[in-house]
Amino acid sequence: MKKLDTTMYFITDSTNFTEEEFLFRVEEACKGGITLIQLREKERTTREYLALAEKVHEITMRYDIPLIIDDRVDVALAVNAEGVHVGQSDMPVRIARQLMGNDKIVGATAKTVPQAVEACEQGADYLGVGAIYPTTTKVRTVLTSVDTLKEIVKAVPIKVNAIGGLNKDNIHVLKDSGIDGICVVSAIMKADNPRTAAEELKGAFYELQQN
Ligand code: TZP
Ligand code: MG
Repeated sequence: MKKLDTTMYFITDSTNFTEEEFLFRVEEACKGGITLIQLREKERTTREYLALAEKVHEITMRYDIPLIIDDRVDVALAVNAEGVHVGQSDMPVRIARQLMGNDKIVGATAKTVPQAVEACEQGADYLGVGAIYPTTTKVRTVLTSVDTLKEIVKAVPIKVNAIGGLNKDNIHVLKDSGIDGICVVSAIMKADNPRTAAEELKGAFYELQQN
């Protein structure tokens, strides 16, 4: 596995887009400098998920951006994606790791310190922690405070990303939290210009880390 960079982690949502428009947005985000991408599909059949994953992987490989598949180890393995992301109701990290092998990326969702420590002990490479802000993206989640986020960062040696309602105008709350990156769906997916949105968000996060 090449070095994992979670700085600007784009999570997709194809809802309300034609496939053509969706793939165009994925490619624009790649051009905008995202460092990691997750294909997140909740409504598709396995066959549809697989077909879309193949198309997305064709794009991301051209930009050398690792593709993570949400929830589905089988889909990740079938398209030879670079990794999988599992939540608290998905396959446990330990099993996802066994199935994916050590060369692939395994990410996990954690909302509390015990969940974070457990995911880390089971072999997760990174954690997504949130939701920091309320989100308009379809997800069953609760809010996680920035204080909890900071405790998680201190509790685990792996990469920690914040997620949930984040955009370039509100990420300042994450200053000095010690996180490695941000995960966004809407801020890129629904932006007028996904490429510029990715560039600006990445720039805003770098600035936050530096100042
Ligand atoms: N997990 C916690 S919040 C969230 C997920 C998948 C959705 C984040 O989407 P957005 O649009 O960036 O708020
Ligand atoms: Mg999940």
